[in-house]
Amino acid sequence: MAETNETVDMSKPLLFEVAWEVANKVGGIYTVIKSKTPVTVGEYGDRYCLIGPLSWNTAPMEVEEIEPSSQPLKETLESMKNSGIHFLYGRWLIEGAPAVLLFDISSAHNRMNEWKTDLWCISGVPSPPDDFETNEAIVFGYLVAWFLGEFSHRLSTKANKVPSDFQISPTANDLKNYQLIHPMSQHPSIYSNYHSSDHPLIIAHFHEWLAGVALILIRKRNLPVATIFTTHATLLGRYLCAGDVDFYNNLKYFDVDAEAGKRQIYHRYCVERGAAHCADVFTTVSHITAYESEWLLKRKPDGVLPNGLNVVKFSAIHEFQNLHAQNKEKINEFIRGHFYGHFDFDLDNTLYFFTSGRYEYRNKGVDMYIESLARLNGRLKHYNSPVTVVAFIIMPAATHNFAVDALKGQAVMKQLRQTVGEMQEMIGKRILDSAARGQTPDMAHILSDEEQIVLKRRIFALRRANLPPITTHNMADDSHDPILNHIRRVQLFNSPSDRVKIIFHPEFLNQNNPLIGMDYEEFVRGCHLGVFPSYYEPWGYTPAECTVMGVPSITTNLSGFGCFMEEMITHPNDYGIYIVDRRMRGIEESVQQLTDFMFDFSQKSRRQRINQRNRTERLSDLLDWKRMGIEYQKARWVAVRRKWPEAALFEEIDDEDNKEEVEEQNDAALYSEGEETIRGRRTRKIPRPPSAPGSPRIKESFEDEQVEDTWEEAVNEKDVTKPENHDHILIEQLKQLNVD
Ligand code: U2F
Ligand code: UDP
Ligand code: G6P
Repeated sequence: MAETNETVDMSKPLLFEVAWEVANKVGGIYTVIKSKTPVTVGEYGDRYCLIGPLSWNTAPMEVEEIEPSSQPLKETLESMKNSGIHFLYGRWLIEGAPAVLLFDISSAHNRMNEWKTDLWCISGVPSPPDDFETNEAIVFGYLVAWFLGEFSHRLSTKANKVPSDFQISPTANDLKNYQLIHPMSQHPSIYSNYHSSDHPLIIAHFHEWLAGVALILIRKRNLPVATIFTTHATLLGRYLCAGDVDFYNNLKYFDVDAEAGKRQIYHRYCVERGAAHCADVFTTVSHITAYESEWLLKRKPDGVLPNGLNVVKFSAIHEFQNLHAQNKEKINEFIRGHFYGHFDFDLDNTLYFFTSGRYEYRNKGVDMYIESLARLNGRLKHYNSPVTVVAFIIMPAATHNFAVDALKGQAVMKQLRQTVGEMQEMIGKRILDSAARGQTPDMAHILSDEEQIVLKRRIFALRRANLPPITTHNMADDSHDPILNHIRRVQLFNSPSDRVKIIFHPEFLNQNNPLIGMDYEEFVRGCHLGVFPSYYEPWGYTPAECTVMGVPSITTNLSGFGCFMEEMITHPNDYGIYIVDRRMRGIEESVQQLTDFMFDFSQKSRRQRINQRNRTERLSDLLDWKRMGIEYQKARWVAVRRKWPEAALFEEIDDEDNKEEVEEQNDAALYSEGEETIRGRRTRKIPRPPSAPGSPRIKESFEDEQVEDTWEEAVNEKDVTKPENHDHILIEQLKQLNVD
């Protein structure tokens, strides 16, 4: 915030973005904010600041403290500090290095009850005493509204007398009046003169209900701030879908208050609905969530702001392919250890599938994933397929640390690797020695007797009576865990005859992990296919992240990302974006479709997979914030115009005689352009890739494919063998389906 009130250019807005996950990773909103920063800083520079709660666990690692550079900001923060509020103002150490203001909520806990009462009085939003999260959200909301109120006032050129108290912390006496009198009328000096042409243009963009309380206050206090609220899911949606409800067919008929009450989230629901209604512009991250919000929050969103990513292009085009190979080798290492004693499959013919995210068994479609894996197992066995699929589930659950058996596997493999490494060195020396004497080495005695005994001992250590474990950790509640129970039900126990093996890693990945020592991004790159058959997924970053890394993925037409891709591409399958229909088909049919997708994928040759990864990666630009960020810009225009309809921000009007008419036309054009286009309608879709499809086809297509790209063959010379021919399996399958 470099502007001072002397230098403020009124046509240039200041932007605040408020969220619970600023410099504080919890879930997907952190990814939204962090990855969007470079484009927002590009547009707003020092006039951009993020606001969030201060978490002492993460902030010191993520934020470097700095002095506020503008006078109004300095004075505002000083005044809050004098009232006992602690905060951290600094630079978030990420690309773009935006300014961040993190409030220490605990420093205002002494005002919590007053503020909760105030919220009830001004808006009727209740807050039970024991909901910690809501209490925190309320205090945070009051701090943000306090800050924005005081800051905007100090910034205003007309303001010359700064009132001493902006914090709306009423005394018991004051409270009596709160129900009758608009709270702001207590500070007439503050709120006079706004909406004159010289007000500063402040835009505040709020994400999700946890940041929503401030929106209610800003509207109630009529602060000179244009507001946007983006919801990344609805509370009720998440809860209803997690239960056994036919959500999408009943959306219009839910008694929302009663449903929220039954789930004991009525107060949270009130904050969310209040925020949606109080914002100048209300948006969601996808059309499917927009539809849901219209029915559950009772306000039709003004637009959709899809989530983007900061797409890093590698200077060498094939870098992402090399990264795949390198990271796959790291996964291979883990697999050798995990399956010790039963390591009887060929890693060159093994595919790594995975699903990941928050542990929401039904919402994230883990139920469907496991069911389809069981069927895939049956089908691969039936066709005697040489392919093995290792299917990972990476979802954090309550655990008591790593399982001994899983750790042992890595330990015995480490020992074996070390022993073999030492022997390799000795053998090398012996060969060199013999060759130097002009003799060919005696291969029968290339290992000494002692070495042979050590090696045998290592091999014996690899024996085990039990099967390789399903889960890498000791689960806190093993017998009730829905994922484990489903795996038990379908009997996917990692037995040697199974062609589909399962590994449930109930913790997010990181490089210090003693089992899979890779961070999440490396792991995704090393896998072949991401599987995300979500039932409830407002956007779904996980498949989007796969796409920009050139990893094909399966998603559904109930996820924001899936719908977006379906809208953008004529044949998503050809680009490695498989979309399961969970909207128009019954569960059985969807499970079958998912099985088909996975089976088809498992039949691809290496060359087809490489080709498909190239196509997938080519879609990255679609998801780049440079493109997606435009929707955010449009939302901000509309918010400013709604807040200050009189402000001639976009066009000078010279024609004095027809001023009114021109103004009306301008407004109409802006609203229709702004609002229509933020709904995201596009006319041209990305067509089919020009060359032959990367999916397995019966014979003739394989031949086409071979003529396709000699270039690819040159680059990946070691892959230039004729594609493994699994035609007989497909032909068999097609026959069964009565397709010629
Ligand atoms: C909503 O939030 P979610 O928290 O459900 O977000 P996801 O889109 O599923 O993203 C999960 C994030 O966790 C990361 C992964 C994603 O950024 O990279 N992660 C990780 O760091 N380590 C791991 O081992 C596994 C995953 C909503 F439900 C979504 O639909 C929206 O996409 C999201 C943002 O709008 O908000
Ligand atoms: N390519 C690549 N790696 C390879 C082979 C090809 O990145 O190993 C590039 C190549 O430059 C081309 C694209 O990937 O731009 C493949 O295009 P092709 O026409 O073969 O396939 P499609 O357009 O059907 O994906
Ligand atoms: C990348 C590498 C190749 C490697 C291939 C393995 O394309 O550049 O050298 O052979 O990955 O692909 P796969 O799908 O079999 O893991």
